[in-house]
Order: sequence, then structure tokens, then C-alpha cells
Amino acid sequence: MSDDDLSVLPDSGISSPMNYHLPVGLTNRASAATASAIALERRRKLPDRSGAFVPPEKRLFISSTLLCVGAMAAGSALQPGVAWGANTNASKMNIILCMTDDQGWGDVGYNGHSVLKTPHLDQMAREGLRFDRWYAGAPVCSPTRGSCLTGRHPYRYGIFFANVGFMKKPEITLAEVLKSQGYTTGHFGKWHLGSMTKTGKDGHRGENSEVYSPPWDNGFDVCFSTESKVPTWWYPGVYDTFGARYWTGPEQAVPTEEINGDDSKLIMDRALPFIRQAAGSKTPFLSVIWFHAPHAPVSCGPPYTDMYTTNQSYYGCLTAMDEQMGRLRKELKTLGIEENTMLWFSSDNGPEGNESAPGETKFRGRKRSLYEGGVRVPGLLVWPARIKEHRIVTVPCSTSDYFPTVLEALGYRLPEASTRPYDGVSLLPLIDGKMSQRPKPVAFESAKQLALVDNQYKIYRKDEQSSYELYDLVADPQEKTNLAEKHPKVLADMIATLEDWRRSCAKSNLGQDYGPTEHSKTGTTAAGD
Ligand SMILES: [Ca+2]
Repeated sequence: MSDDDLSVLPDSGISSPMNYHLPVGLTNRASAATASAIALERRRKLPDRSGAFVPPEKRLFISSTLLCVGAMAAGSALQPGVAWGANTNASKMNIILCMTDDQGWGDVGYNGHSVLKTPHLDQMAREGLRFDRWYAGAPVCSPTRGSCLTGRHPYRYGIFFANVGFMKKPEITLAEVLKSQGYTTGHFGKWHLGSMTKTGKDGHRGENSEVYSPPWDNGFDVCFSTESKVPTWWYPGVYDTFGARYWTGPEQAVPTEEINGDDSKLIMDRALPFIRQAAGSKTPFLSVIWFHAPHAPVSCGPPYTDMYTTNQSYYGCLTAMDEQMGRLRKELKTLGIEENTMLWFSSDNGPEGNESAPGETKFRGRKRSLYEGGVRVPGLLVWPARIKEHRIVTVPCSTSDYFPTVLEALGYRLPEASTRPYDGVSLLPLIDGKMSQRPKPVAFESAKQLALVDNQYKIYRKDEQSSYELYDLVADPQEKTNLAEKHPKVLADMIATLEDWRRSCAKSNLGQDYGPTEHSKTGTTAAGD
């Protein structure tokens, strides 16, 4: 198992910074069945890439500590009376999910960076919702990306770490659901949820047909996507030698002559025509734009490098990315679609390297850690049609929340939400100013670490040999004072909740959430267990 390497490109000036669930009951299976069938038809037609048949056993269990969760649909748990799709003000808004790669919580101007310039993200933070407790689903790339597209923790489907596992066919992606609702869908940038080709070397896992799961098999009509990391700035000759290419479809690698310069611009160069076409045909769209910046290999060029005297490539590639966010927003305005477009921004995990590396978090821990610095990242939402006034949100929210939030905003009830656990919650009540507490905690597992975050407290365990630590994140966001001995009841309750969640994930990973015609790869053991 390996994380993305801290590769350095030769002679390029590149610096290397080195379920809780119960049957919903509320869900109207009959009315939603048709749309769901459409959503799943495509993947069921595809050859099964896994192995054993898994019986459709549907285990139900209730958290011993969060009984009120039982009243909820999976995913919208703990919001009494609310199930996904129970939105009476439904709208086919456009959805754009933007994400950077390894950008720390402190790597934005609006969070107080002393040098780095991100004027367009700062503007978004002033206009829309600024989430000050926004959590990546995991402290590394691939699992967070899985949480974005499924609303489920990646331990439920075997994406335990970067370059581990793949997006399985029975998992339902946001793109697949939206296609069934008349959307056109595009993915642009880093994918990291499976290999892109079965026939040639590419990225980390090209040629490995076992993990082949590209965007076009996961509900995306259009893509311009890489399997994993690539340089944040391309120089002539680098594309052919780097070993990871952009793909637009099966065995359709992007030609060399199309790849040069700032990588964020290359991505936006493809995302904007997709958006223009959708707007021109008045088709609602999902555009997933996952930048590679500022993941290593970090490189950049003028004019961005000229703006800084230190960490020129790191800061430069972030400012270049920010410029593309501004370009995107300008295009939405020009097209007249900015009002009813949900524009989300986040990072996939905390900053790379040690404390001397350029990335800033302002919290304890960095990438790969389940302390705050590894998972607490920038989070923004601009949606003028629904968010009229800027607000700073201190409720903990997560990348697992995209899926239920979008479905509820659409007024679409997913039948499968009654039979499989969802970890995200709908943030629509929060968007509407009606949610001041997160209805259920955010659970984490990565490598040997465990953590659970609720509205006030967090428990953390480094490995099985360690005891749990307890922090009051409201009073002590730096996680300096371990309160485990002071609040044994809080600690015990949270441990019980986390252990219930782990058992739920283990059952999911055996394929027990899937229906009788769906198959799952079974028997996979979590990395680090
Ligand atoms: Ca990452």
C-alpha cells in the first residue's frame, strides 16, 4: 500500500515539498423505483468485475447511543421528520463540486494566510457559506473522493487508502443518480477511484484490470481525468515521460500536444465548454472539478511564481488554481446560470509534509493524520438562489454530505437509502438556516487510526495499542488537552457509537448492503487492521 509518492520531475524546476440505518419507512419505493432502475441499469449491464455472489441479506442495527437516529432515513439521520427528497422547494439546480489536492485549512487567504493570495476563494467566502469545520472524509485522497460521490464512508466499499480499492459497481454515485434525473455529467481532473486503462502503464495502477473503474463507468458522460497525481505545471516533454495521462474515454488518452502549462487551467479549459454546452441546451449539469494542485509534484511558472519570494511553486500553483475558480465564476455569470448553481469548494485532506513544509493547517496533524489538521480543510458553498446572505458555519460538515444534500435539494428519494447505510447528512436545513447542530457525528477510520467528531467533542485513537483521547473541539480546536479522564461518560458513549459504526462498515464491506442482482468483492481486509 502506498500513498501518492512525493515524486520530483527532473529538470523542470519542480520542487517537491516534500447507521446507522433503519428501513426508512418514509421512503416511497414505488415512486422512486423507476428512476433508480434507470440509474442502475447501466452498471448492471456491465460485466461483473468482482467475484462472489453476496446474498441480499439486509442487516439492520441501531446505534446504542444515538437512538434518535433510528427515526431517520439513512443519511438524513437525526433530523426528525426529514428524509431525503422531502424538500418541497425542489429545483434542478446545477451542481459543481470543486476540490483541491492536499490544500490545508490554512492555505487560503480568508483563513488568515500571511502570504498566499486566493482572492477568488476569499470572495466566495464573503458571499456564501464559509464552513469553518468542514471535514474531508479521510486524511488521504482516494477515500475522500469516494465519500464525495457516494455519501458513504469508503471503508464500506474497500477504498481504505490512496491507491487502494476502487469504485465498485453496486455503489451508487452522485453522477449516476443525477443522470437518471436528466442531468449531464462531467468529471475533470484527478479521479483516483480506480485505474483508467487495462492495456498500458498509466499512473499507479494502469494495466491492473482488477481495479479498472474509470469515470465513464461511474455515471460520467464526459471526462478529462487522470488516474492519480500529475505535475501542477507541465513543461514540454514531461507529459510523455511522467507516466500518468489524461483520459477522455476508453483507451482514449489525450495527445501530448494538448498538455502544457498550468494544470488547473488545463482542467478548467475542458470543464468550461462542458458547462457552456449544458447551459446552451438548458440541461442541468453536474461538473466535478478535482484539481491536482497543490499535491506533489509541485511546480509552477510565471506570472504566479513572480508573486512570491518563498515557496514560489507551492503558493504559485494555489494562486493559479484560485484564478481558475474566478474564471469559472465569471463564466457562470456570463451564461446567466450563477443563481441556481451550487458551487462547492473543498480540499481532499490536509497539507503534505512536516511542519517545515509550505502547507498550513493551523491545527494539530497533517495529511494522513486523523487529528484535525489531516481532515479539517477549507469548505465553501455559493448558491445565490438559496443562500441570500453570507454566513460562517461552525456546524461540523463533511464531504459525505454532498450526496444527501443534493438529493434532498432535488426532491429525489433514493430507494436504496432504505437498505444501505449512509454516513452523510443532508445539509439543506443548514443551507436554509434551520440547522444549528449536526444530527449525527462524523466517523473516521484510516490506517490504524480512529476518530469520531460530534458538535462539541472528538475522540481519537492512534492504534489498537493506544487508548482513546477526548477533546473539546469548541474550546480546544488545537487538540491540546486530553479530557478522557475528566469526562469518562462522554468518552464511553462516543466509543460505543464508533464501534457500532465500525461493525456497520464491516458488514457493508462484505457486500451486505447490496441487492440480489448486485455483486461485491468480498473478504477484503482493511489496511492496517
Ligand atoms: Ca490528497
